[in-house]
Amino acid sequence: MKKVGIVMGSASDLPVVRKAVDTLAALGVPYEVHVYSAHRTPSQAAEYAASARSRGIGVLIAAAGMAAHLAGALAARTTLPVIGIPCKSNTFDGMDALLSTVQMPSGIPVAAVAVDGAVNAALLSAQILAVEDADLAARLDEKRVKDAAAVLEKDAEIEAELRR
Ligand code: RP5
Repeated sequence: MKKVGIVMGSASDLPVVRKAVDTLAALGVPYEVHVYSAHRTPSQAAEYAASARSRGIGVLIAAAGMAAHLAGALAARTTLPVIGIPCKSNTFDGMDALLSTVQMPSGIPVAAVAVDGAVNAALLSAQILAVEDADLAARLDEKRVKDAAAVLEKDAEIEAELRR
């Protein structure tokens, strides 16, 4: 199976990224994780994206906060799908990173998830790989069924507790 390449702009993004890692691990999707900044280590970030396809990576996830150029900078160097996670920082509540990630000019697409939306970034990357992987698609279907059952269990609990 192809791998997911996860890049974060700073080690301080790891608490968000860990949710993506856990989600991929639970689905049995292989991944690798790196810290490369679009600003502080631009050459390493560019080289990683440029060589990703030849190293068996099928999708890239880029997590960054503030002036979050990482997803766009990776996307500029590859035609692999790139999913950006805008990370919340102390200023602007993540709106800065959201706009920096999502407002890509035509020609270099980035798929942006919600602010700190690492679980959905992982699920979307798995769904992309599942286009060519029926076993992974089945695992994603199973997860949907399990997640729905958990919601209905909560429904029953809350309905019973608050019934008059
Ligand atoms: C971004 O700046 C990183 O992705 C991080 O979210 C933010 C702050 O980085 P640190 O100052 O914590 O390294 O590049």
